[in-house]
Amino acid sequence: MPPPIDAESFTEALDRAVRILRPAKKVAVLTGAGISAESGLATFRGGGGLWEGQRIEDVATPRAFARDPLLVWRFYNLRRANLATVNPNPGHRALVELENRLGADFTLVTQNVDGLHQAAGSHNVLEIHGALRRVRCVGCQRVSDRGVEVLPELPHCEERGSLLRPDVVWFEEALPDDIWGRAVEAVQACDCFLVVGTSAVVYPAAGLIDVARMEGADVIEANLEPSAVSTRVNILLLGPAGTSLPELLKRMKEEG
Ligand code: BV8
Repeated sequence: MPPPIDAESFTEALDRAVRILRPAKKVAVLTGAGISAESGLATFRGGGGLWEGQRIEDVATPRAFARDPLLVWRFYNLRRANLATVNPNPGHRALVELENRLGADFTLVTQNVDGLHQAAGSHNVLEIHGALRRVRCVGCQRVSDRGVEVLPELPHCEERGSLLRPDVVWFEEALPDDIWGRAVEAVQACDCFLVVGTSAVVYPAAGLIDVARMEGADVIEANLEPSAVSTRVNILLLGPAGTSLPELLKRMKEEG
């Protein structure tokens, strides 16, 4: 049973995390909106969050899109426009460094749809909730990468004339089987699971923490504040990921 989350100092938690992460042979990471907060992208919950201005039911479900595609596209086009103005931050870059240290035995599972992990240089990224840069034709299901191009208010497929939708996973939609399957496999196989910047309230993503624990992996969490899974992790690094992750990598290099 992991020790209860007490107010151990950040430094002590960091030292314990280094002792676990450095010898780890297989590492899996789960990130949420919090790792992109220091790049200037709004998170979902908490002050100023995306859900503050909108209800999930109105902009992030298939029924919302069927009911009012224009409202949904306004919500997503605004987020796409923000993507053009942001860059990866030191937290993203620390995960690139961790992947470089571990090579093939590193898998980055992200709930984020902002593409900032790839922009930072991460390679083995599993986007379990899709990607803002991609759109999908509701008619022929063809997916295309539109980057941060400004799309029409209500974009249509050139070939079929059908409506396009954001290629993201909405609530009440299944996650892409193959990507989700690879994410579960990576977490089952890891000996250290790093959970960064997620409130851990969205499933099935949040369930990965219990998958890791069931397989006996050590779970390290990095978050500004305790999340819904903090009592189930071995170590909680309280602080901004843009500080804690680079510090973690710096110490890993120092001692070994
Ligand atoms: C599914 C893509 C089944 C779109 C997202 C009723 C009916 C059906 C399903 C359900 C139901 N009730 C519950 C469910 C399950 C539902 C769910 O979990 N709902 C929640 C709200 C309770 N899940 C689903 O519907 C999933 N699908 O279950 O399908 C099925 C199966 C077969 C066939 C058909 C159906 C689909 C879930 C995916 C939804 N799509 N995103 C988009 O982005 O617009 S989820 C959305 O939330 C984002 O992906 C986001 O990443 C994710 C989780 O949020 P977080 O990333 O954690 O962000 P949040 O703001 O919450 O937290 C930020 C954290 O960062 C905080 O902890 C904060 O402290 C921290 N932080 C802030 N700054 C920093 C920081 N940490 C470190 N450093 C900082 N600087």
